[in-house]
Amino acid sequence: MTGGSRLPGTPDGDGRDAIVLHVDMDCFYAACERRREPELRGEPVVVGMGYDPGESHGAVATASYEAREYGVESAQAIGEALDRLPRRAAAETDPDLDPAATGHYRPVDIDYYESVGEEVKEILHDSADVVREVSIDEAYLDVTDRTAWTVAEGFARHVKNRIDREVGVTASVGVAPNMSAAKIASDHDKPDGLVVVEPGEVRSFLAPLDAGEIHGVGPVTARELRELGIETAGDLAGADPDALEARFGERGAELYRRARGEDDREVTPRGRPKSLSRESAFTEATDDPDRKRERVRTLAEAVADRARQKGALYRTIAIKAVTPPFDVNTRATSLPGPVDDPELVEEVAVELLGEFDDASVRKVGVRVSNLSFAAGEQTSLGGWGGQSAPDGDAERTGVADSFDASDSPDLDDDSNGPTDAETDADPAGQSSLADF
Ligand code: DCP
Ligand code: MG
Repeated sequence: MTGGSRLPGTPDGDGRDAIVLHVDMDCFYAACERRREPELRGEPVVVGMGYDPGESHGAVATASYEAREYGVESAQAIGEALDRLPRRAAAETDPDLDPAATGHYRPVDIDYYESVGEEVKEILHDSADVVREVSIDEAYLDVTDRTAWTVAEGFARHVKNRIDREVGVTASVGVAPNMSAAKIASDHDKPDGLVVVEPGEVRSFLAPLDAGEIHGVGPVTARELRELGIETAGDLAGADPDALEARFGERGAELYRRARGEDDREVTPRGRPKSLSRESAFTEATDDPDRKRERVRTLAEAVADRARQKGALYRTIAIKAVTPPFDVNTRATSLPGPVDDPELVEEVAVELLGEFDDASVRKVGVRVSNLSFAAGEQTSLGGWGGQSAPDGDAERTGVADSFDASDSPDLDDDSNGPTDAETDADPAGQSSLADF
């Protein structure tokens, strides 16, 4: 069981409290740069967005903790960061500069960071049945059924150590009976933090913290709270809830509950897509078979590429052809087992499109679904044996429906280019043709 019958943040039928981990990587982009350039370890490192080596344009995406000592922080202009922390190279030509007070600047390489993030997520999915991916470097895990409070610290340390050892980047981890307390806990001892807040300790853990640390309290609300004499989470937890509600509406009541450590949100899975799709509209409907084929080939390549990036194997390949005015036709082929085979995606997609050779089509799409995730980058057919029973020969199904739930808005313009869509994993973590 993964907690479906239990109210999170509350004891389940066995009297257990939920055990939620929040994992957030330390200075993530900088940590990735250090992984591939170990000389940067222990050094001030700044990663710049819109930054080019040797230049001073762009903004700080992140800074290593050594660089933060000099006042460099996220979203700062690179020029300002350079004033606080000059480049190491500058020390070679300027005798007045102390090399120890200079840093290393690198441009953002998001593809690389995403691949490192995927390696981390692999470990997280291995460690928990329910993982909610929040961003490239952050996730919540519900591990209630994987461990117990008496050994939760060791469990969390194991996850943290695996990330360190197997991926080569550092995570801070918070453990608590609910999501908001777990998030505050992971931030509490950054970097390289591990903070466990046991059930019954949440309110006393939060009490001394600045009210601004409570999720949902931004700088503006924090200022308004201060005007009411509320400085800490403890002050907020002890305030008159009616007065808070009168001032902030329903949000006031929610902040009051959060400050008291009450948070009944369930950790729901997110991040393992159920399907990957791309679609593209023609400026005007076309019946030119070559144009349609060419577009579908491009989309097939993009979808297969995306699947490979995500380490996803697919068992179903589908196309969509929208005929005027808005008739959505989908055709799908299911394979006997999951594959990572871009050529096959293209071949099958073009074959499925054949049925619409003579039709006037205003939009086409390609989708892969029935996804499974191979461990690591390398995919092979070796996983077939462990999958659901083969269907025998490829079967063709025609299912008329919208392409998927999170379908992108209609774009009637070639210049908008292909649009991308990923459907979330459903709560049961299953995918099937019925989801079409
Ligand atoms: N990021 C960004 N621009 C921002 C904030 C963050 O590009 N304004 C990117 C760079 C970060 C990554 O997102 O490395 C993760 O964001 P975090 O807020 O988790 O920041 P870090 O991981 O860098 O640092 P921390 O150790 O505080 O988590
Ligand atoms: Mg982080």
